[in-house]
Amino acid sequence: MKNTERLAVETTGNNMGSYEETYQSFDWSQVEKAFTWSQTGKVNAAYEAIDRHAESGKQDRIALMYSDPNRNETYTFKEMKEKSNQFGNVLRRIGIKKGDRVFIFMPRTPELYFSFLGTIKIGAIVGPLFEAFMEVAVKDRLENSEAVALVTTPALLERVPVDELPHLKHIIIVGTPEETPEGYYNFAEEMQKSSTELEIEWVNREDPMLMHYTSGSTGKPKGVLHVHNAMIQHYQTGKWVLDLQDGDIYWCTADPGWVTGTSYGIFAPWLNGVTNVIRGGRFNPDDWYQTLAKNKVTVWYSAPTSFRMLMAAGDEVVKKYDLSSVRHILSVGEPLNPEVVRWGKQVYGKRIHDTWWMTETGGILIANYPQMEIKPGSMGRPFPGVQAAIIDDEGNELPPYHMGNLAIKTPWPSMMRQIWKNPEKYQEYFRIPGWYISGDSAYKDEDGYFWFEGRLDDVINTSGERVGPFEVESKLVEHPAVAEAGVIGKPDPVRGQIIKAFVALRAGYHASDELKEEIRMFVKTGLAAHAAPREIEFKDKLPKTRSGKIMRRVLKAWELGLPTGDLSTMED
Ligand code: 6R9
Repeated sequence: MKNTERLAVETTGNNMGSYEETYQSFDWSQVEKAFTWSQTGKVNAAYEAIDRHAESGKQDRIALMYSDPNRNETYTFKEMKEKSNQFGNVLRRIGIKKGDRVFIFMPRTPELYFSFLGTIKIGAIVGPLFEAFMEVAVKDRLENSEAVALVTTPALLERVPVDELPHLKHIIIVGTPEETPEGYYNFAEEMQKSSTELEIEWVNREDPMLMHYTSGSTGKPKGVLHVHNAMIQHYQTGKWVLDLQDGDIYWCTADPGWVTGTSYGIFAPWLNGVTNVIRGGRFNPDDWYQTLAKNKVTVWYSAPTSFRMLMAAGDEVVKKYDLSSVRHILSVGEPLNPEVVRWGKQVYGKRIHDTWWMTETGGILIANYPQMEIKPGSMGRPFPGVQAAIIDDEGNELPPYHMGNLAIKTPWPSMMRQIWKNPEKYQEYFRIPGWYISGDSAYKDEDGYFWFEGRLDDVINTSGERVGPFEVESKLVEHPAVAEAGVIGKPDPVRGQIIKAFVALRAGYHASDELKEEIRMFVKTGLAAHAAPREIEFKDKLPKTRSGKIMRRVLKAWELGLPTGDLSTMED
């Protein structure tokens, strides 16, 4: 288990100094001085991210550098301030108040970012949704959050069951006036009518700001609530982990539907006043390298699944592009295979720095830092101000190389403050006093580096997306041919895991490849493309507990040819 491979430090211009010394001396209160609220006691994270720079000499610096196959646009900090102010005024005019939930369901375009910031500026809670979501997924989230307003596009509106959402009063359409149905607002028309000056809603640090839904192993997706105070962590991890420096051009490849696309696709870069590259459209190796080369990206934050796809695309394609601007590369979302780190070093001439955190943690907690040796395969060491440990189920800290619960001493600035309308779920994370239990298992080595082992629940991580097996199973059994379904993550060299479904058919239906494809499409169009099982296997009967729970660990053992373990709870 001991790992001796090391990648030496290669950058010099980092902000942090010696990791050990900083870890010893740092405390979070040192960060507060960076922000306006240290003088006023009141805060607004969108103000700190945008307006603060627009008002202190960086007004003409490019904040947003946007491109997709049809659009190429840039916006300065001053323009971002004005656009988000206008959107804040649109919401105010409609009657949106502090604490209301405003959801955004649209592809990555500048309008998404104006809406996101404008919502926060008036003290409302913003909830970004992946454009890939289908009707059920959209409905579950809008229903649970009781969202009163939604920003979406004409195409995506078809997946919003408006009549079944009594709380949803206002819909703002990003599209032409002709595409905007009677009774709905047109984004551009409303923006036109709105002043670029806005009276910002000054809030308390602990006031809610952002909601991300994430999958658990059972039940519906959980609404993870974050507060304005999270910006402390976004700012400081941006400095020390992303190594953001004045003049940087930063690209985070994540969509704001995923927490990485907000904490590190919006807050960290803008709180640090750097240029943020946003690219719409799908993944494609050439387009991605072109985005790095054309925009002269200096800091690049992506995910293992993307790096693996780039690796699969081959080394030749890399050579077509001048990637010399890239200084720092980072990864999050799944285990970063040592093989990928080695390959990155070889083809990019740079180390890929793994980082570990979760939707619930709101920001990076464990990372590899520019000035630290990297042990390929390790997630790195805790961020200053963060105490991470491996503990057993009673809360005892375990010695090096012992596998256990990856846990974090509470609190830290960007920790979630609520699971929306589900205090019991929230408490489960804190069941051992003083600790946040991540649900990941890991171990620590003698140098304090953390090594990821797996999820302790059944959550599947496919291409960096967390998928709850329960959500997929629920959709599967809606299909008329499906009697029962059990869903697991099956190891996959490119996607980390793929979704595999075991399905028992209803009487009268017969197994066939056509039926498999039909069931797959049913999930794809009914739930989300990334949630559709890549593999389906028909079974006469599924292993279940006496209380009727599908035993996914048995399915997994079957799949991997491993012993099935204790079957005492299995039904006869
Ligand atoms: C930011 C984000 C969280 C889960 C987490 C863990 C896995 C994230 C990882 C990693 C191994 C890493 N995960 N980073 N596993 N190495 N560097 O990913 O949030 O979507 O909520 O997922 O992802 O299992 O518990 P989220």
